[in-house]
Amino acid sequence: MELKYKTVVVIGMGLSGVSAAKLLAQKGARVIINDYKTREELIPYLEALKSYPDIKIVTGGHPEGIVNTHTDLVVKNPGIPMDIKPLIKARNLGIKVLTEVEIAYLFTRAPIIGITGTNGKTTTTALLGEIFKDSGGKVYVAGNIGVPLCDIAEKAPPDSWIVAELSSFQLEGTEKFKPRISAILNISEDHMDRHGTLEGYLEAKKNIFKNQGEDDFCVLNNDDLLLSEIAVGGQVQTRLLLFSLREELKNGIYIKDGHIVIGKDGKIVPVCPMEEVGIPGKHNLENALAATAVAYAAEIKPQSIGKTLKSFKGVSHRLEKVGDFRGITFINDSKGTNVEATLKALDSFPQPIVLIAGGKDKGAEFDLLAFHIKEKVKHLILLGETSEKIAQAVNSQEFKNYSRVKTLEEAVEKAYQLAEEGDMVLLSPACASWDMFNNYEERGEDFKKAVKSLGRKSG
Ligand code: UMA
Repeated sequence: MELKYKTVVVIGMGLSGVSAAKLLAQKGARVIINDYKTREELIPYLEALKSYPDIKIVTGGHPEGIVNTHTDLVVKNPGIPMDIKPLIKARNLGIKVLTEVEIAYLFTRAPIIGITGTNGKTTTTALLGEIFKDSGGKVYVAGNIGVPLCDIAEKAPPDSWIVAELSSFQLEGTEKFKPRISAILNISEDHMDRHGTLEGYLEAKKNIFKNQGEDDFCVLNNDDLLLSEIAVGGQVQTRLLLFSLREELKNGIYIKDGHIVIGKDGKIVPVCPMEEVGIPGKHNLENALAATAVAYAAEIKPQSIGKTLKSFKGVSHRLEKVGDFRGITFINDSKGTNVEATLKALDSFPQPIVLIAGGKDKGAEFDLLAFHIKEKVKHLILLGETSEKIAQAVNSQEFKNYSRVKTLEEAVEKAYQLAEEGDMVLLSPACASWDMFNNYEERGEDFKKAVKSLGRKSG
């Protein structure tokens, strides 16, 4: 892609926008970056652009003329919806609108592994990073996991792999993006405020395989109804590799006699006893199967895959044990940003749970969550934008053991008062963090701090 002297407008000055702007400037483009936040709100991002004085920065809104007839290309951050004014104007003027992921794809020489799905993406991506590293390969882990793809696009040599966690936000609007190996882990309702319907959300996710050719691989979860329909529906034009917790597959990854195995034309290769997988819970066993499928497609030896499945202990903010005192265990699942993730968290532990939930309203329904809360939760502590909505859902299940608080610190203190020896205090919000925090990591870190301070107080 020739960018010398081209005028490129980057909409959004988040991690991705800043990273794309730098890459585009290095390629000789005249870059303008624009965000509706004020300069004060964008201080860390302004800092990150200090060594790029030629990048023009426009903040505090999207001015009418930010995209105009002199604009050659518009690039957007994942968090920016497709229907904001400057993007509509660009399309009306016939100017291409590309995503940050697409820009990275156009400039990298390394093959990409794209991991998407509603839940388990971060764990599977991090696990794959370890599997590749442990097998002696060169690997870069990036994407929704926190490192913009543009940061590593040019750094990654052709003999390395990029393992990219990809959200529906990042996949929406991709044009040529084509991973060597794609994987969709599962599909359930999420980000309805952005995509409108489950169909719209699934369409964005399907972009992960739409450009793949016959030499590539697409890994799908055969136990997921929507994905198994895709598998048999002829929509995937590349080599399919399925995984299943429930059934044996002629060609695919599944469980046999308590072992994760690779089935190939009736032959079976053992990978790891399921009991020895280092990450806990049934949903993590699914993640382990998915990672095995991807690593197998990348020709990593089964023995080496098995070794890492045993040693990998999971990622921060995902069912992470952060404290244990007075016989009460504290678990940080701040990455539980949708209902399905919280259901999986509730399912992972046998002991009585004091649950802290609530956050940004993404248009989700909480009836199913309320039903499970009634079954499994001893006391519910609600905070954030969705407090009222979740309270209504639990009320209609006649579950009255809930309290509402204003801050996460208050939530942790309240949970500690209510919990007894043998109980678990679980932060698994079922919602995004953006109503009160910059991101789920910040929410998780605040939870850890509050737990630590309680620990100190209680001696
Ligand atoms: N903005 C505007 N105009 C608008 C809307 C937003 O100017 O109309 C601005 C915002 O002020 C902000 C920027 O656009 O400054 C948007 O940035 P962003 O939200 O895309 O955030 P980044 O910092 O670029 O982070 C993104 C991902 N964030 C989102 O998709 C929301 C990060 O995923 C990712 O780690 C990062 O790129 C690096 O690849 C986080 C996330 O929450 C973890 N993802 C969602 C999820 O997992 O559910 C999808």
